[in-house]
Amino acid sequence: MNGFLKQRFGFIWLVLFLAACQSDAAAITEDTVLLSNVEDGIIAYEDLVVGYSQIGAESEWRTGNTASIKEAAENLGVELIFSDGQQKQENQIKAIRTFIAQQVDVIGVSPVVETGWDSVFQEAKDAGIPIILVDRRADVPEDLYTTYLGSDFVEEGRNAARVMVDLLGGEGDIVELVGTVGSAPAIDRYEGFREIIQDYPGMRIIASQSGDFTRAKGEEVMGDFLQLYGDEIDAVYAHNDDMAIGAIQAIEAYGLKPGEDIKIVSIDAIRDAFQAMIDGKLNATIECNPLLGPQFFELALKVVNGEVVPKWIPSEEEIFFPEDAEEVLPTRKY
Ligand code: GZL
Repeated sequence: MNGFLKQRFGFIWLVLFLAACQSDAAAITEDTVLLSNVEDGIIAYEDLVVGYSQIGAESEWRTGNTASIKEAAENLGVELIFSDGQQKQENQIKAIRTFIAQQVDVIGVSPVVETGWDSVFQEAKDAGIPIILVDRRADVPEDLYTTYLGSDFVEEGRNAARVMVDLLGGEGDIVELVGTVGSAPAIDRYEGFREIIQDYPGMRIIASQSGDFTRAKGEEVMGDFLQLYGDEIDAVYAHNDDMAIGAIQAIEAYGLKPGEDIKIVSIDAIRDAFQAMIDGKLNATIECNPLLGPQFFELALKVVNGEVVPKWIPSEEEIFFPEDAEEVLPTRKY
């Protein structure tokens, strides 16, 4: 029996017991005190059954995010039903429908793309199961999800541009490796970057293409850019470190020095990005925190116990540079 049913069963037992105690055994009337909030009516972590629909395993960031969610469930004693969507929306929708059939207490989702979620989220709402968006937002009416726990991707794009302006002195030709097409981070990092560089006419984005957040695709697309533009390219803006690391490989194969001949700014702040900065091949990484597991389950518990939570809980994030890399790398958890 999942936590939701335990709570309701416990509540029904309690009210029936109180009713039976009454000398006249009166029927339950609207005057019956509904004591659903007694201490043992509150769901604990050990009672919680949570379905989690994860995007896939496309990047080191995602690996760290999944580890954080699974470790937190283990540590808290939460029953976690975890599904890897392999970066396909249809797999995530199937998983959510399965969670509904299993009557879990809460559904966590990291939507691979922003659109196409309305009907399955409505099904969860009709089943009385709250949805918590984790990491990425979905473009749905606000009544179809309870809260969003994740980064401000537009600000991450702005920060990447601010660093790039400094690196290039306000002048330069940039190629952009975009994240998964249609995903919230790709849309917002694209927008945030342009919001800042539009004030610097000398800074031009001469090419922009999706590398789908993966190293392999990042290397492939960067290779194409180098065939087209060669040493005209002054810098790379990569929407995540995995694509930046792929680009580093392509730049070296082309015979140029990444981090020197071509500057590189990316996002996530994974361990390999710190190593690339130590090696002088990456010029900055903007943190995007994947370690959301503990916060997610804390939110889930609050939501199931009827507490009001903010509609968006943004993550705290920093910007890291090569001079910090040596000292910070040992402290990084993903
Ligand atoms: C951002 C997250 C992105 C990372 C990528 O919150 O959704 O997806 O930046 C990951 O590394 O693949």
